[in-house]
Amino acid sequence: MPKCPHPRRAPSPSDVERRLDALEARFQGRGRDLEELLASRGISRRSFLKWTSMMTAALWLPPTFERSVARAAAVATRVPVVWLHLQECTGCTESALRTAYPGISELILEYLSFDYHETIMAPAGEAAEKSLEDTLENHRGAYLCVMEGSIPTAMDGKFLRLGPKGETGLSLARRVAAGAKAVIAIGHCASYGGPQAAAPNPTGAKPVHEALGIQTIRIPGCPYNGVNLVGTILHLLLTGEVPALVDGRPAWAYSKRIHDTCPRRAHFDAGEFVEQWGDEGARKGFCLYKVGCKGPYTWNNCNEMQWNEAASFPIRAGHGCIGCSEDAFWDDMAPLEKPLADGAVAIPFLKGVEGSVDTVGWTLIGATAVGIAGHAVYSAAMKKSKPGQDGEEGSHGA
Ligand code: FSX
Ligand code: SF4
Ligand code: F3S
Repeated sequence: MPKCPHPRRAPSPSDVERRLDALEARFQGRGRDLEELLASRGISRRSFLKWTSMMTAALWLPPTFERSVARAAAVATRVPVVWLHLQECTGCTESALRTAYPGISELILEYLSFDYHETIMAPAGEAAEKSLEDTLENHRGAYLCVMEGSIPTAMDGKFLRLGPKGETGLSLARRVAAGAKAVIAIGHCASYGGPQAAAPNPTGAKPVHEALGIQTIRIPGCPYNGVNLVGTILHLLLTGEVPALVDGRPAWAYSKRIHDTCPRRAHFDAGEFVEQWGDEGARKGFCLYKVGCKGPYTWNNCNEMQWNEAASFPIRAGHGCIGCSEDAFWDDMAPLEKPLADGAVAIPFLKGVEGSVDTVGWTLIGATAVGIAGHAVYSAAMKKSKPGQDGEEGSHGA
């Protein structure tokens, strides 16, 4: 189980306001005006205020910060962002930007001030390269770097070459990260390596923090949820600091298990399961554990934030969680449509139960919950063996 982050004091309101004043002055005239964008999409002031109140609470800030969160959202569309595409499928960019009726989070993401973004920037060729180099020089220490994708490191990174000079992804990522205010790794690939890093990993794919030996803020998911990136950017703008992290992930978004807030949870507790796809249990919305749901081992806020204009998420749509925000899930959570207790992962020992949730399940469904408890212990043991991943705190403070 991830450790609780060290408790942090709420930032001082006057510091936050001073910080926002300075950011507004520095980046005035860049990017798009948020109020105009909201008006152009027919989003009312009232909806925006509801959204700021939701984001303030999501970021664990007291309601007195709602006005500052609204100001930070307006600054977010002006701060320079360099967004690198490394080894990945672009599903992360697609999932955040291809929404038919964007909510406020998606709108902010769509209109971040991208000085460089290989899939959506207007300039091409040399103009694109110039924009990148200008940002690295003129906004050193102030631009945000978002990396999407893992970094192939075998053969000195030659599996990925970018731009007219054929620079390796490894070299480009190193250069861009060096001058960034913060490096945000989005998606499973940048956070943990993604499918490319699954065995046998022929390209030596590594997550950004491992390939570059730096701290990143990891926003995993395959793809990630855009609201988690927007919240992280707001936090950076409000405080100038990396948010409290658990296993490298923002604690405000990744410190609850999918299982703990699952809408099918009552069925788990009652021992009511989908036994196979399309059966009576599936029609009744029973628990998906026996058809492979990995919600008991997965830390993310999908239940609360949802996807596709907040319409649904995998479990509500009828498929189990595949654990897409967990380290090495392509290897460790496979097979994805079978319980781990039936899978290839060896459970080394069964010394305890993670908490009351699984104790209840154990009583009710016997062997199934033994699998859950055993894997929780296995996951905890695996995490302990990885240095620097427990309860780490940010170091990119302003
Ligand atoms: Fe990876 Fe994101 Fe999965 Fe794809 O880019 S997290 S393969 S959805 O798109 O990086
Ligand atoms: Fe929900 Fe999956 Fe837990 Fe069942 S096992 S309650 S479907 S998270
Ligand atoms: Fe991924 Fe599970 Fe959420 S599969 S999208 S972490 S419900």
